[in-house]
Amino acid sequence: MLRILTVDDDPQVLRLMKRVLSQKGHEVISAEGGVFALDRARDTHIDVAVVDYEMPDQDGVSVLSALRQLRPESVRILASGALNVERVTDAVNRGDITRVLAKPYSPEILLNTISEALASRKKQAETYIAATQSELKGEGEALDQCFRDRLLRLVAQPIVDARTREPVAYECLLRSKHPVLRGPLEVLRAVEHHGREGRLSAEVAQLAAGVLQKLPPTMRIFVNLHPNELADPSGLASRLEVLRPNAARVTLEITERSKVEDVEGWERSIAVLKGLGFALAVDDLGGGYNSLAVLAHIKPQFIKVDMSLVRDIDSDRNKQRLFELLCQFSKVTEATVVAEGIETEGEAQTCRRYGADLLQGYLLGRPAEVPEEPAH
Ligand code: G
Ligand code: MN
Repeated sequence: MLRILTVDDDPQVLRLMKRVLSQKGHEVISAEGGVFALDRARDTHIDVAVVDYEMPDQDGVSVLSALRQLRPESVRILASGALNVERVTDAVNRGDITRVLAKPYSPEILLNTISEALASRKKQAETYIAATQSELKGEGEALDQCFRDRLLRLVAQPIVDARTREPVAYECLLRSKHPVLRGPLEVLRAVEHHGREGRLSAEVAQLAAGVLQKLPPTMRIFVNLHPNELADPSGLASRLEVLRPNAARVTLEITERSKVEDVEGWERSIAVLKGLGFALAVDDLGGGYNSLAVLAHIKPQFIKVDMSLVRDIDSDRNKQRLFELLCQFSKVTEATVVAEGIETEGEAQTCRRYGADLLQGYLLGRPAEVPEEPAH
């Protein structure tokens, strides 16, 4: 049983279609014009629409175009005697019209056109699903390969004291040697598609433990956590086990990205991480990912101000004010401020002047392979 919307300015045509289609067990919604038809489609699912081309209030092409916006899944048939070929071709190419039905038509032709249109729509959908599934499968295999063949690694970028410019820590950043999942963004996207956040963080923790060993014992590291990880406090603790002996040297960066929905789960995770002795940083603050509310939830030891706020801060009075405000907040809560993405001397000096404790960015050091030997 299909729900079929028929639209024609001729009541006789509507009656005829209703009879033919109801006989086949379909539910028919008859509309004498486009306005009424679209009104119905707004709150009812439509499987198939058969719309007359020439109607006084609104022609069939615009009705079908609007219908596609409202009900993209519907099969849309344009019935017509004479067509404006160019206009109809455009609409067909846009996907507004699935099939054209020449008028006058017999009941058989009407029924055939509907079933053919449905069949071709179904085939299209199957092809699409098959293509995305095989793509997904390929992506999943590529990700497995990253883990199996240990194709992921960490590079480290220095975080320096704003006054002395001496490194006090390194942020570990993900890199990939996989030929397809070539960068951290590709890896992260695959991880999210396949729900492998846990596997990734176990790998990152392992790699980060290796980075720690190569650095002098006074040097801290910053490690990015995947936001989805915070939903599962106990799993999180066991994956970070390998870093636990050195927890006092490790700051975990949390970027909230979009939403804190499960505030309770979050707070449990935060408590678990703090309980294990890790320091926490709110990452990308001011970058549009974090709401200021995360500061209240996390009470981080470090606040990393996003590079969008740092960029050209030396010539932007508003950025200076906002930066200063964040630094004042940090002082009150005894958090340390890291200014991220510093590229120029002007940005470095301005951030320092307005209260940054630590600086990070290309000016002070690019992300690089950690050298095997401790620096001293
Ligand atoms: O979100 P998070 O702060 O973890 O992102 C760090 C990213 O920023 C890394 O990919 C790193 O390569 C990049 N990055 C680090 N320093 C700079 C910088 O000075 N300028 C720019 N444009 N990118 C930077
Ligand atoms: Mn980060």
